[in-house]
Amino acid sequence: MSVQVKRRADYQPPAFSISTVTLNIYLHPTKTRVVSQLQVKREGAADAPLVLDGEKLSLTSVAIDGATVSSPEVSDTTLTLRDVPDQFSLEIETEIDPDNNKALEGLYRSAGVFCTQCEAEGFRRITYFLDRPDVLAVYRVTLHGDKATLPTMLANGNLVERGENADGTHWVTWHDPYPKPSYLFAVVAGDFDLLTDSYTTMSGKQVALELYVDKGKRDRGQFALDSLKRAMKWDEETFGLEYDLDIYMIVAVDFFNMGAMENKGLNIFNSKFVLADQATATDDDFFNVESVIAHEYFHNWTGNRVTCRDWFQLSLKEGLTVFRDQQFSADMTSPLSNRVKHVRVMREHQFAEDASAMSHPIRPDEVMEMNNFYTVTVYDKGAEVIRMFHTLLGAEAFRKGMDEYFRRHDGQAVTCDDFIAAMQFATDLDLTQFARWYSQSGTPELSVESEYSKEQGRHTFRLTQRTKPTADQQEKLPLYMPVAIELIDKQGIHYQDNEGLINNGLLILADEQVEFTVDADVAELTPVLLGSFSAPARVNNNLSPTDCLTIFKYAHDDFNRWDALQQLYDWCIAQYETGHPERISKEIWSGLKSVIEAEQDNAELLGECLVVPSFETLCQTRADIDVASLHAAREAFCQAFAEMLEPQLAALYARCETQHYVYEQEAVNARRCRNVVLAHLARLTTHIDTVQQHFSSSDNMTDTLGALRASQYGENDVFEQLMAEFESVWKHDPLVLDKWFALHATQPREDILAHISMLKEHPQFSTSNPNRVRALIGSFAFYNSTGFHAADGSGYKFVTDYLLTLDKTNPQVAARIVTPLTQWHQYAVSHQEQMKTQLARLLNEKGLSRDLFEKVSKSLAYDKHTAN
Ligand code: B3K
Ligand code: ZN
Repeated sequence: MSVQVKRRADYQPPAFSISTVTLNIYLHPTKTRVVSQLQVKREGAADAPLVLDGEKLSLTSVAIDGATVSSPEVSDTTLTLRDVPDQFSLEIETEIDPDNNKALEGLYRSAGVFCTQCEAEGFRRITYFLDRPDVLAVYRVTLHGDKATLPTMLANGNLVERGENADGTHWVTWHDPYPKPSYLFAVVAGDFDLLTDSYTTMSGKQVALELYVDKGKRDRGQFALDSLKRAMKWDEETFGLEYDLDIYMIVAVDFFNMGAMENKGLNIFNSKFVLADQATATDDDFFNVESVIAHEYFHNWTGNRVTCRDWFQLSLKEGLTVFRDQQFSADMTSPLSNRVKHVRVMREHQFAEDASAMSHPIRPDEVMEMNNFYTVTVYDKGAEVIRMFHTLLGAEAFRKGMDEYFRRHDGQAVTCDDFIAAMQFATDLDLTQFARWYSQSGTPELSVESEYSKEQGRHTFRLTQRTKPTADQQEKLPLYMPVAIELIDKQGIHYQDNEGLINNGLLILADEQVEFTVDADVAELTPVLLGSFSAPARVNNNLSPTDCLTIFKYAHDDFNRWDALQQLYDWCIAQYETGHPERISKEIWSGLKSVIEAEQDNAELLGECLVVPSFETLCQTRADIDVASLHAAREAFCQAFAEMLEPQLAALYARCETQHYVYEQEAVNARRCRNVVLAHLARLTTHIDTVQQHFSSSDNMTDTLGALRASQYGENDVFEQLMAEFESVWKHDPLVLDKWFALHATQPREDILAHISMLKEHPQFSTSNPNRVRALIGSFAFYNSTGFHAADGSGYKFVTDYLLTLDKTNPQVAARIVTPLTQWHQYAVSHQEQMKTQLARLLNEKGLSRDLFEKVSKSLAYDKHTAN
């Protein structure tokens, strides 16, 4: 198979511009007619042909200034028009088949609802167009459809006209005055329940807010609508940004490839990120709804008003918008939990991506399939890079840079360099080296060495950075990064460096190495590195268990305190791996007891600190992983943890009891802590009742799910019994049942494959719904370490068999789920061979999608040991 690679360096401005788009869409489940009228103008060479993008379209006719083009030049992916005038009107009619669109890109039907997904390159599946983000046009859209089944028909912008026909159809015209790229185009048609509200912006403009949900789900939409208002207010207060159109619409649909989409004035959401109430949603779900609603709303400025010149610049809008939604969530909820949550994503997934064949800088240089680049690197590491601007410049200068960015670029399609230039305008710091974060891939590693001279009473510290070569790049240069540092002794006294390199707790590391000295009478000083995770780096500081406990006790930065315990747990698990659990001394256990006792009223902190690093996180501090032994070591440590700390855990469990459910931060913290503690206690037979009681007394989904999760660690009978009860209550609600599918899929059991095969036949399971697929198959591949990595390779084969089928209908989702297979490099050779065998099966498949081809072929081609 040969797939064309697109390169960032090859960017050429479009040869034509399109000023207006007038669309008439005649909605029909299998034969939707799309009539498009474009005003086209030549911008480039006089002899350049007009090459429009189009895929899976059936072309009916083309006319230039009213004259039919008799034999248009059409390929699988293009429509080429030669010798066109410098300025003309182009009319194209195409036909598409929404019902057979299972890839969920372009126009498709989701449970009876017509909807679109155009980012990145879906508009070309609706009509022929210059489907690239730097072609901005004003759209006027008329939808025609059956009045009885499609009473609501929506598109971007403002409603201008509507009417009815004698044949039972009706039509609605929408006009969006803001020029936009085609990826922000959207239409929706269906029959919904509607929630309405309004918002008065800071300049006094009234904005109508409309939220469309499936019939009967009205009560589950209120939280999303309230979240929207909070996001609108926050963006005005924090960035001075107000909404521009008169109406803001959100539609929830059941079939959606990702979380949501920021189409101008008409967001389309996966219903998972809209619907939430006490009975059906966990605290985490509420959190996610609020943050995704905010994320899409914030895109209106960072993405829509200022958009990307080309798709290599994706982090321009995504990294920035993720940073904005993270700041918002931190303000609305708990700053610590937020930071920890994002760092977990970085360590579990982004570090793994950097170490894999798919490694790429936050601004990639080469792409086969754009949909493969909506990655944790572009999004989450991208957000960490924006956070470093914020840290380096300070809040005030960062705001000044943002203001300048909008002042310069409102209404334009720009690059990451334009963003950096706007930030440069706001600061005296030279950002030249910092910009390397955009072009260099890989995770920098920080290490620190120290020497103590007793005579001088002086410690010398050397902080070093190194980025290992990655699959895409051999040469690495030093990065410019802010490193938050505290220096403490065993008594918790904090020290300053002599050179004054550490300012307000921050050291700027620009070279490969920096040295500083500290005067202290004590022989042992502990450097506490990377407070608040000030840069997206790994830290190798070889802390001893005592250092970890000292940091927990005395460091000022809560993130460091959490991280110190994570390192301690990691160290303990390593003792089990090497067969020396006795090295976990009495002092360590009593240190852990004191952690719980000293912080018993700080549910927010303990709710994070009592979580043992996930299997996936542990993989990031190890190589050549033998899955069964790492898993066993982690389990053994968790068991010992529960046994040794039982009295403290049980007391804490009782202390965190909450009254009736409310989604407020203090209650969320308490519930989180209590559920984390329950998961430990569940390992003890003496606490079977605690789990059952937790389940039966729960008045909300957070605690119900907490009990189910905890029961995974206890007796299998209890787990089965609670799961059966859960299913009988929720069997008619697939969104809720996804939690149940995911729990089954992550259950460590011998017959897991037979079990999943059975669940695939469940009446609520459907391969055409991405949420179901992610819940069952995705959870298995990503999080069932023992099942997926079974020594005989059966887990790999099972997932591969499934992907071979899924790829035929939904390549985007298939390419997501293949990720764990492509990360074979981190496992022991026996695993590697089995994983590669399955990857090879995929690669040999005729008609494999571009999405899977890119990831699979890169993964097989990358031999890390020769690469390094
Ligand atoms: N911009 C969309 C993601 C589109 C993904 C296309 N495969 C959602 C978001 O990041 O807000
Ligand atoms: Zn986004």
